[in-house]
Amino acid sequence: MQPNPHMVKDELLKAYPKKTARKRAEQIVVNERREDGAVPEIKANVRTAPGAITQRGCTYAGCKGVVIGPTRDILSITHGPIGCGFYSWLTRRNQTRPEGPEDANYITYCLSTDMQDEQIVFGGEKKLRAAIEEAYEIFHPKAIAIFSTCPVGLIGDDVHSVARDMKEKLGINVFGFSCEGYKGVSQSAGHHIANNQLFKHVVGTNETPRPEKFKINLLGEYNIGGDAFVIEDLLERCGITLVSTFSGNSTYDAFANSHMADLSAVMCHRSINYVAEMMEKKFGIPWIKVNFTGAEGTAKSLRHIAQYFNDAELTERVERAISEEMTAVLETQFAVRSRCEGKTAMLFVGGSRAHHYQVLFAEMGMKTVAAGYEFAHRDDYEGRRVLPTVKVDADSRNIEELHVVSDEKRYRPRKGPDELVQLEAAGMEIAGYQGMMPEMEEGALVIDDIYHFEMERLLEIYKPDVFCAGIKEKYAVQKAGIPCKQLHSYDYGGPYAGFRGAINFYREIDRMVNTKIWSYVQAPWETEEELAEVEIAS
Ligand code: CFM
Repeated sequence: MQPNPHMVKDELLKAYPKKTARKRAEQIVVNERREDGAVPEIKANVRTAPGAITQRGCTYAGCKGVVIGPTRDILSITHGPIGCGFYSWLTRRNQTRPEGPEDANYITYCLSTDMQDEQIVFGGEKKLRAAIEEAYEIFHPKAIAIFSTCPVGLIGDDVHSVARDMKEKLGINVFGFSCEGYKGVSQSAGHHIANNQLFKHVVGTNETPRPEKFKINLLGEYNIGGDAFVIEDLLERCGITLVSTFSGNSTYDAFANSHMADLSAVMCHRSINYVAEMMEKKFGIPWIKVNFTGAEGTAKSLRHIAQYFNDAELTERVERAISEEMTAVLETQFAVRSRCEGKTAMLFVGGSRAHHYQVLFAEMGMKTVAAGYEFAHRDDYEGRRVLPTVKVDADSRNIEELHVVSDEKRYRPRKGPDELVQLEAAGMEIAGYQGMMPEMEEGALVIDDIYHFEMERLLEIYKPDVFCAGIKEKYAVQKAGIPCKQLHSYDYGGPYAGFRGAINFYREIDRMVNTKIWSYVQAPWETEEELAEVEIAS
């Protein structure tokens, strides 16, 4: 029998001082729909209580690591103490595949200004200039990006004026990011800052026309464990042209040329919805939410893209690709279901996977009993319809909102208002996202920015068959005798996107939840000999 989620919530809150418990209560909700079908309100995108162990990262991580990091030919320089550069060096499994041996790939490098006390006291701009010149001499890149770490904001180095000077001097694109780690409550702020600067400095700077018929941008796909390779292959087989991906397996030129696409398909809503909206406003490119996680989601996403372009041949190719892939998918699903049906999962990851991966578990017959995001906002939980009611607090106001207007020459609405209405009437949402909670089971527990203590209590109370999180949680979970699947890095596995990825995932989870090894895990103090020793000693 499943525990009563209201009692679990009380149990978690009981450990906190009154004020913390009151605030925390708004971030821990039981997913019970109201009569009108609406999901409950959840508090999100607020500061973590001091002293709590959070899963979150910093704003610099969200900007440098997440959004810009996967782009192979932008040379990234961290302006700050060496630790920030070092700890963001190759820590995310975003893969890339240069087209030829001559093509640039800087992903394996770690460039930093290695700020010292002297720069903290007297300023670091001089050192930054020298670093950019040195990097240029060595690599001759197309573009250089400068990332600010906490001390940069504190001492007031102006990375943007340095970038402007160097752009002029070197004749390449140089741009900076005010993504100091403390700038927001989590890495989410870094995504927003990265989106803004990419849009300001890169998007729309390459006017090479694209003659292809069905051109899309894939937004919010980062090629973790090779996911993008699977999706790229699938799109190509369907005859869909990928103008750019933000930013898995991406290049500078693809970003610059991305305004040539006719549709933006958004995977991770949290990290990139700003670019999707700005593309629409400035260039007239509509966006739809897609999900290439899970076989059903993949099929639905491909069908929506075909529906958008409304072309018989494209539709036929999409249907052919789906049916070619589905046989193997269904076979594997059938095989794993006999062993996995009814088992339970918990997912606590970033800002979109806690939602997307529930679909994969459902395809295996498994139930998600609790889930939450590290840093997503209310719209990722409850759907974008809540956006007008989301309160903008001081922390969010800290992040620049670009004022984007339609481009006088280049704005070209890809679809007329009537066509958009027709698409919506046919069941396709334009510029919409329903969020995680409407898709979750009634009575499931939803926890925003889960604290480590809460995670440990959930493991004890629910004893889920698998817990999905990241490296910081992995070994604590496994010591509790429960398998942990990393959904950030996929451990060493993947790809998990598309049909082929779904099969990989089914097999991996089947293996993890059905191995006997976890029932043998026992902490030393739980063994009888140890207990006996303690008794003797006392
Ligand atoms: Fe988007 Fe991501 Fe995620 Fe994210 Fe991330 Fe990631 Fe993630 Mo780790 S962009 S929100 S900041 S889907 S790195 S590829 S796995 S926390 S759920």
